[in-house]
Amino acid sequence: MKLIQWYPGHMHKTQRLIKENLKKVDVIIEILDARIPVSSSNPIIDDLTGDKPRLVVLNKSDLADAKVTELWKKYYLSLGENRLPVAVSSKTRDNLNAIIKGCKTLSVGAKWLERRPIRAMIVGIPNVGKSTVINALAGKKKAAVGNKPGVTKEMQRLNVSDSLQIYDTPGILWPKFEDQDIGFKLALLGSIKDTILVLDEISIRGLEYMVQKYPERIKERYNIEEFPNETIQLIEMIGKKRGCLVSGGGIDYEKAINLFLLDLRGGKLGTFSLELPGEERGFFSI
Ligand SMILES: Nc1nc2c(ncn2[C@@H]2O[C@H](COP(=O)(O)OP(=O)(O)O)[C@@H](O)[C@H]2O)c(=O)[nH]1
Ligand SMILES: [Mg+2]
Repeated sequence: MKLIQWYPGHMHKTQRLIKENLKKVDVIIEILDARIPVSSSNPIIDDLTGDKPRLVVLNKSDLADAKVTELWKKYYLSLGENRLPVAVSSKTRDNLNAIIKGCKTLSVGAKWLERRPIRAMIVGIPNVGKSTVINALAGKKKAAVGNKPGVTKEMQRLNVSDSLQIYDTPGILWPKFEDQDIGFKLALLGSIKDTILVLDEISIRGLEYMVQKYPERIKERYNIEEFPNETIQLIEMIGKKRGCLVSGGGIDYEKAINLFLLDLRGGKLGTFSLELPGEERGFFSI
């Protein structure tokens, strides 16, 4: 497969800004996509945050395989007491309270806790749902504090509850672009732009993965009784069933695989996860 090239942009500047802002908070709220917790994280966060308490939010859990999400929660718990995982859906507002509770749990014993609310900052790579989480937590509340006179661009802190304040601007990390397996998974889920030439290949691999891990979903959706030996034959079957034809009557393979991709992204194949703890690498053979 061809390499995907990402331009890291103002990486160093961003890194410095996040580091400075993180100094001002008690808890870091790291947002991950529950379907790909490792691929949607950037390990740089470990350097940026040191041993600061971190709430690991497995967001979009409404789209993920609930059993796999449980495995991820256990995995993150096993990493130590400075990290606490919670599974939420900021879109359906499912389990949002766990974020407030989790920040409290991570702050137990801190000497400032009786005097002031917990201060937290949300970080994560693009498209994991940082803004959705902030909006869901903040509701209609206005940014109230932290705007010092004379400092126009100061980030605002929002009162989420009596005990929790979050910054209204998230820290945006970048995907771990040096690992193309990660890039492919992000592309498959539509989390990075579709300008990649290899999207068809990525989709085919996605289809193979779904056949391997969730065979019944594929069978049901496309009315398939027995899987053929080759993926290309499966795409042909999908194309036939769905009327993806080129003029002359042949199968439009591109249309068929694209239909699968749209179904996958659109939740038509149900909930799924693309990574399991310990099995998060080697999704695509490179
Ligand atoms: N299904 C689902 N979609 C979500 C969830 N959180 C965010 N999204 C969607 O993911 C996309 C990116 O969300 P956004 O908040 O803009 O991500 P950001 O780039 O990290 O700020 C949007 O289309 C959201 O509607 C969630 O918990 N479940
Ligand atoms: Mg955003």
